Amino acid sequence: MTRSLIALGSNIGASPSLFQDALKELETHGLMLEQMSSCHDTTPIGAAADGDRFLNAAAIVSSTHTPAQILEALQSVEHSFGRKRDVRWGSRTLDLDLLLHGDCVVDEPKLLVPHPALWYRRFVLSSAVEIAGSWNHPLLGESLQTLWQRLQERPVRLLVDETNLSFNLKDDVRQLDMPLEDGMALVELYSRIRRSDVSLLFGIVRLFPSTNEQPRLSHRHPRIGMREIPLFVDGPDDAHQQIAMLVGAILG
Ligand code: A4P
Ligand code: MG
Repeated sequence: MTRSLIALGSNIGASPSLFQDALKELETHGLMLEQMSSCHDTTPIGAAADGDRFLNAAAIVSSTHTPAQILEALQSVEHSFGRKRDVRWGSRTLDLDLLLHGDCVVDEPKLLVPHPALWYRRFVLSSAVEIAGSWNHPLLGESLQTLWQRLQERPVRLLVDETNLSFNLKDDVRQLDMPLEDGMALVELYSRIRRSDVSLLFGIVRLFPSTNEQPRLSHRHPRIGMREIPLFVDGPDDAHQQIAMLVGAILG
């Protein structure tokens, strides 16, 4: 049996009993519930930002399944709870993500484990840390508790690496040097930071030109031990918007 950490999210008809029912249905797919976190009311982030507030939670399940079989079970339960994938992107009845599976690393087009956004999204980590604080992130080599602690530090120092882009971002990114909303985020350009300062950073945002196949959000693993956040951007405005969205997900 291997333990898996699952994220639950909903902003349509969300309630703790919806999550409990979903976990019950997962048991019929061979995913046995070990522990569930409390339910957190969270501010909508990203494309869902104009919609209703979210309820988020996390659960530990155990099974003999492969990660691919677990994803299949999660998607089947999402569907049976009436998720309509193409209506109002970002709003959903039930979203189930596989965050961790033992100390397993999967890097396939349709499945990334650990979930790449696990460590920098407040709406994910706040629930996950409640039940899995000592679980080690196999790529970052840090426990969820340590990653959660880092999420509390202010200002949030992000370093933006634009060296893979053909267009120049400097002026746009510099605007983000200014205090964002509550003055808690600090975004700096790669060239301004010395290597020795890297340990003080929350993470490194690596910007890449977007391609047709590449999902919008960073569905790509960080390199081992590096707190990297890849973003695939169309141009300076899009880069600016995605970085602001990322800061929103960190601050919560
Ligand atoms: N996929 C790859 N790896 C995994 C994995 N470890 N677990 C693939 C689950 N799925 C994985 O997923 C798209 C594809 O990711 C799947 O087909 C699977 O093959 P999706 O659930 O359909 O996601 P999506 O909505 O199309 O995009 P994305 O980027 O996953 O959505 P987000 O960014 O996760 O947005 N705000 C709050 N407060 N709380 C939330 O829960 N959720 C979102 C969802 C936005 N804002 C939110 C919340
Ligand atoms: Mg999902």
